[in-house]
Parts: sequence; structure tokens; C-alpha cells
Amino acid sequence: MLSDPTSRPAGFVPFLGAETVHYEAVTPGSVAVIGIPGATPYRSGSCHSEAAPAAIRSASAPQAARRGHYDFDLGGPLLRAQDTLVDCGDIAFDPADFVGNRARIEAVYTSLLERGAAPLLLGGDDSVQIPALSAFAARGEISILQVDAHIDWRDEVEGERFGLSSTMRRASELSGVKAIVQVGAHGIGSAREAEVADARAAGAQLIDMRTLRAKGIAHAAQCVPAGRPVVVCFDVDGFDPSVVPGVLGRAPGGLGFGDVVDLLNGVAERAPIIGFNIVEFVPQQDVGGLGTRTVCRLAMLAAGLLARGVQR
Ligand SMILES: [Mn+2]
Repeated sequence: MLSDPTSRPAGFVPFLGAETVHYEAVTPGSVAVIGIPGATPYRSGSCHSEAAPAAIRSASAPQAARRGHYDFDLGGPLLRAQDTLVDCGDIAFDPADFVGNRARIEAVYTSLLERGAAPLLLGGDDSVQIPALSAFAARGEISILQVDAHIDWRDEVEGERFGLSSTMRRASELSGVKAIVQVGAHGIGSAREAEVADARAAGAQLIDMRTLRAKGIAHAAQCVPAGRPVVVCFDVDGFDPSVVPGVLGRAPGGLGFGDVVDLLNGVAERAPIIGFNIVEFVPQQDVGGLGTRTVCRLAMLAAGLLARGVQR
């Protein structure tokens, strides 16, 4: 990289009181927070989640003093004495250079993974995950646990193949991605019958909300193969909109926070979680700060799970 792809804007508040560390200076076993406001928006769209990283970080600040306290959602201290949490700032979004955006994300991720860090991605829309997943899959075999109201299996939208509706299809094309478990689909999204068929034909396990209600959270967790490292791809529209109203399209019938706690713990018991992406939060659409608080708690839980996964 010719210039530093990361930056910390004026008034930058690191996540959960983390030390601010350049991405090329993280140490092995660290949980590394990285904000990515955007990558590949559609022509008709916008960078709708660009305010999310700062909103999540701000919400976490009052919790920083308690980060070593007992977290009942994890059954232990959120961060233990041996855990290292750092914040690497944001990867700048260039509205005129989508190829460059993706290249910067992949380069920063490759560097973080080479250094033995577990990245905690604060997005950004769903498109920011595509280059991050490329970096993971280039380094070893992974499973993906996607939580999302949508399956994101479109080959293209408006001619764009790297946009937010194509994340899981692009992931499926990576040779290092050995399993895709998709939990939480409900309502209507970009998928048509053909995309659902394509996903199933490619081996993705689709556990939509109706299936989840019928078979339970434990079943969903057990669909993730034991032992192989997991990257969690969490679109917050997988939550019910009564839990996180701040999303692009509110789709009733999603997950509660407790469902997510049980699902993530169930997966973490089976396999190490080595990456965690939180995308599609739109703080401007939140109601009374409710969703910001919930997404911040999700990020805190993710930090605790990553710390346990990366040191396993
Ligand atoms: Mn979605």
C-alpha cells in the first residue's frame, strides 16, 4: 500500500476503551476492531451504514470500565486478564474507487490475519464483507455462519457483482469456504426462487426463521461443522426490528437477542470463532437508542467470543 488505508477521524472514540493500534502493529492473539464504512454501494443506493462504526464505538464507551466484569451472556468475564483488545480505526471509503475500496479491505485483513489477530468488523453495509472473506479463505479453510434476514445469493444487481445482495454467493466461490450456514431468513428480500435453489445446490444450509422456530437454536448451532474455524457474518436485520429498528428495511419476524446469545455460544462450543463481521446497522433509523444499545452489546459479545476463539 502506498499510503495508510486506515485513519482515525477527529474525536475518535475507540471501541470499549481499547488501545488504538495501527493494523500493522497488532500482536498475535489480539482482537482487532476495524471500522469499514463502505465498499461497493449500488448505483441506486448509498453508503447507508457509514455512520454505524462511530455509533457502535460511542455506545461502547460507558461500558469500557466493565469490560473485565462477569458477562452472563458468556458465562465468564467479557474480556479476561489474558485478552488483548485493540482498535485499528477505520478503512477509508472512496466513493469513486470501488475496486480500490475492496483492495484496501483485503490488504488490511490479510495483514491482520498474518499477525494472528481476530478481526471484529464494524460495518458498513454487507458489501464490505466480500474482500474480508477473501482474505480469510486465502489463508485456510473456514466455515461461515451468516445471520441475516436475507440470503444474499444474487449473482448481480444493477450489473454489480460485489454489492450487498451478493455476499454469500461470492463467498461460496472461494475455495477456502467449506461450509455456509445461513440463519434467520424471513420475509421478502432480493432472493427469488432461483437464488434459493442455487444456494441449496451449492450446499449452503438455509435455516430460515420458520425452520429455526420448528427445530430450535441448538439444531442451527449443530449445523456448523465441529472444529473448523468460523467467521460470523452478522447482518443486524436478522434481528427482529423491535430489537434493532435501525436497518434499511424492517422485516418483522426476526431473532431476539437471547436467540443470538444461544446461537453464538452454541457455535463457539463447536469451533473457534476467528472473525466477526457486524454489518447493515443504520443508526439514523434507530428508535430511542434501543438498537444502538443492542448492536453494541452484540459487538461486545463478539469481542469476548473472538478472544476465546483466537487463543484456543
Ligand atoms: Mn440483510
